[in-house]
Amino acid sequence: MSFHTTLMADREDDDDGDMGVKLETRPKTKKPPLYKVLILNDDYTPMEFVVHVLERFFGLTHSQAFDIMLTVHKKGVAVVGVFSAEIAETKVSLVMDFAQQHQHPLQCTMEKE
Ligand code: TYC
Repeated sequence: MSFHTTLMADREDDDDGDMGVKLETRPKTKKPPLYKVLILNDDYTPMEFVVHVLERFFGLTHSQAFDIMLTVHKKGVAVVGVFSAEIAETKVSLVMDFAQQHQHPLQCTMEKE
């Protein structure tokens, strides 16, 4: 684990004029960035295919998958999950490959939260 180090000469509350270094005991806990995975609407991909994708790659129940598919169909886009960069990239890639294998134009993307 790393720790935050503060140059005391850079601090406004440092009035002793020296160039001391404060050894901070507060741990620098870096949260990994999270990414939303989004599914986009199109005019050609069958609704049942989208439902299947959401069940297969995002672990959703049939009912959850159907609701999200309908949201995308009506609104154009929906978030299907939030993941670390590596997991989000893998899911996007698996969905895009699966759609291409079945010759559907379904689009899946990710964006930083
Ligand atoms: N709009 C498509 C249709 O009418 C269904 C669809 C829903 C496609 C969601 C993509 O992400 C999508 N067949």
